[in-house]
Amino acid sequence: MDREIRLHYAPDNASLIVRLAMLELGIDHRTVLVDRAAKAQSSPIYRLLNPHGLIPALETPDGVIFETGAILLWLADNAGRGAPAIGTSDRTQFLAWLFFVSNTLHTDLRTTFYPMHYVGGVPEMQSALRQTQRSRICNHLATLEELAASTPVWLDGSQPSVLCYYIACLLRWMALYPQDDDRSWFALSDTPHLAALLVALENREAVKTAQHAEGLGPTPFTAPTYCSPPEGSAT
Ligand SMILES: N[C@@H](CCC(=O)N[C@@H](CS)C(=O)NCC(=O)O)C(=O)O
Repeated sequence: MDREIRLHYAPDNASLIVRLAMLELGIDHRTVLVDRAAKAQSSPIYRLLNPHGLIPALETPDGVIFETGAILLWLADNAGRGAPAIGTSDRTQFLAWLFFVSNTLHTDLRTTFYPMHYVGGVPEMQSALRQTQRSRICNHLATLEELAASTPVWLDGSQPSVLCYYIACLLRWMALYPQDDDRSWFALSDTPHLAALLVALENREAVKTAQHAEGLGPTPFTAPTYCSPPEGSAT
């Protein structure tokens, strides 16, 4: 493998979190579109990168890495910023919350996007699952809001950690997906400290660059609209 870092992405997919983190950290990279309309993420060739057939996958000089949380940690550790240093109490807390966001919040949200993978094709069962998951997500948001109110340095939007971008994208998707579904369960105003984080992020150059690249619109986190990517297909 050469030294180039390549992000396999689709617009407004989990790869957006990785793109934002790389832009924030100033990590040089190329992007390679995965054509979801053609189900390219399930192809044998893509599964050589991510055997689970999920986006993102990141080619690095150390080999291919997948799972958003793992990629974020790899990026921050390699850049030497974007996460608290090893051996600090901030690092301990940061890791706990990064893993919570990755394996609980993201997973619960993902279930609302793909209920068919969990309960099959019966619409009533899908809608019941979504309701259960949304009430879990509301509890998670309350916990995250409490955390944000305690102002840990790694949730400061003026010096964003990679976790800030993870949370921001999840909040974006709560407001947008799945399309044409009940939206009444989610209001950013319920979590004012998280909302303030999103406002700060929207002033970052990294966000402006990603907005342009993926057609995210002017306020991708605080008042998101569906993406209109200049290339490729959305979810
Ligand atoms: N646990 C994975 C989840 C990634 C994920 O859900 N990717 C979605 C796009 S946002 C995907 O690839 N969906 C395509 C599919 O399920 O076929 C991660 O954190 O990277």
